[in-house]
Amino acid sequence: MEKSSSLKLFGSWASSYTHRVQLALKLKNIQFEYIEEDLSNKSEALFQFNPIYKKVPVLVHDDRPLAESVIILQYVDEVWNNRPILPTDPYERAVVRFWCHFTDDKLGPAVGIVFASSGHVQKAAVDQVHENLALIERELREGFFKGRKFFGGDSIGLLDIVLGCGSYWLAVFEEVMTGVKLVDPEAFPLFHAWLREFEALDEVKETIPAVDKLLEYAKAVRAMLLGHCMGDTGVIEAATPATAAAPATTTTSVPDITVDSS
Ligand SMILES: N[C@@H](CCC(=O)N[C@@H](CS)C(=O)NCC(=O)O)C(=O)O
Repeated sequence: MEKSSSLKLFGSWASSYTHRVQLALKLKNIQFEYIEEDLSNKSEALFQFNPIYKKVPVLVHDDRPLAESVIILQYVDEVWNNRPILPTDPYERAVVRFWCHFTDDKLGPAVGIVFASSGHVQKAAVDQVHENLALIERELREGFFKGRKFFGGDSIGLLDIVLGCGSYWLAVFEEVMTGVKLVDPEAFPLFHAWLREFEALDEVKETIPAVDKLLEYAKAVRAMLLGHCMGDTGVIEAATPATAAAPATTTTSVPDITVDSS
């Protein structure tokens, strides 16, 4: 393994944002110290290193902290340029960044609402997930990424990491919420095939926790969410304890399940 000066990652075991960084570091063969953060009882270090958002992941490189997973990934790629995850062509870099933004801005929040709601609100959120997946499917079918095995080409790149570390929750959520179908292989054949290829990679298998562990976790969070009162909006209104919410927030990306109380 490549020797790095001092590299610490503050993360949470079920956090797809954390997995993004773990996967990138693994692909680049970079050693780091992993510190599991208890999100129900955040450490002083987390408040110190990410005083604005107080979330994981945080990467601390030689005592200098960085937050926000996509920013961390780009930093890692600039500092350790072996096994690049961003393309070299400026336009392609911009396209990749656009779809990373889309993932966190549109797809993730819609999936979060599916998980944190029921009834008509959930149905509308499922429709939104499908609309967003259709846009990705179209990109793979006839858009910029047409004909590629991965968004990064023959191997995974930034967008694969950002979209992939989150998309495995889709199947977990389907299992937790009977009757909810998020990724129909017939409706989204290219996305479905891409996700299977992504999940089959050794580095991904070594990074993502076992499905049964995620399933157990998601079931517990969902049961707890349903135990809270749903308001007129159909979205669970009470904020969940951060412990139960480790995977995600409805306002951020795919696996983040924390429910906004606002
Ligand atoms: N946009 C952030 C999202 C990070 C995030 O939502 N992390 C969650 C865990 S998956 C967290 O720390 N939640 C704790 C909280 O919201 O208090 C990123 O990409 O890093």
